Amino acid sequence: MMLKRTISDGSWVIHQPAFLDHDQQRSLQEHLITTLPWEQPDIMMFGKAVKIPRLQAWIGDPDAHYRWSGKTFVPSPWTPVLKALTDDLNQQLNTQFNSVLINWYRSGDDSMGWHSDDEKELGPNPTIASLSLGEPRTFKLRERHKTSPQNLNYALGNGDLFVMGGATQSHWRHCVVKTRKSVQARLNLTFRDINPERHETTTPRTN
Ligand SMILES: O=C(O)CCC(=O)C(=O)O
Ligand SMILES: [Mn+2]
Repeated sequence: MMLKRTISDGSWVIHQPAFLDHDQQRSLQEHLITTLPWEQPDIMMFGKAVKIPRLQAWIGDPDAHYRWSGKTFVPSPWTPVLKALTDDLNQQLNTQFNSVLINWYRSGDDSMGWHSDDEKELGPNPTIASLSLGEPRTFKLRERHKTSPQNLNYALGNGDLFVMGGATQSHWRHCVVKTRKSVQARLNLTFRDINPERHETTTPRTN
């Protein structure tokens, strides 16, 4: 039984340490590192293209397109291992994840800045599940639109499952901070239910 913790009105998280055991964790990490099509795409920062500070792969159903920076991104196909893991999570969490974004933080210099997972393709109150492998890193959550926002820190360790749900993506932001400690690699998988039609129905038509 997984325990939901309400972090503010309508927003909840689950932290389930050691959701994967040691052997599952090791074989999944090995599988991801050796088989995924890793990329380091550019993002625009103050009008300049800079590489994201980590590696990334995006896997899912062929129709799980999403639009970002005026481009449409098509996921790479499932590996049987990732498909089985996603099906298992969908059963346990009663979700319909159809894609997974995998981030590889190669060292303490790699990070992810403050953001919410609030793309239109995810719908209004998405459940996002995250699975961490390798070196523990600090995952921070901070309330938005508040004069004295709450801050929460989670040390997401090897094999930990973390789930965000309800209004968490509209009321909170999250990030993975850099660390000066010498740390080994960390991988994180975020499971998502992406539907491009949500984008169409919420974007005003001009023609
Ligand atoms: O690495 C993490 O724990 C978080 C990843 C994340 O926030 C994302 O992929 O949107
Ligand atoms: Mn995120």
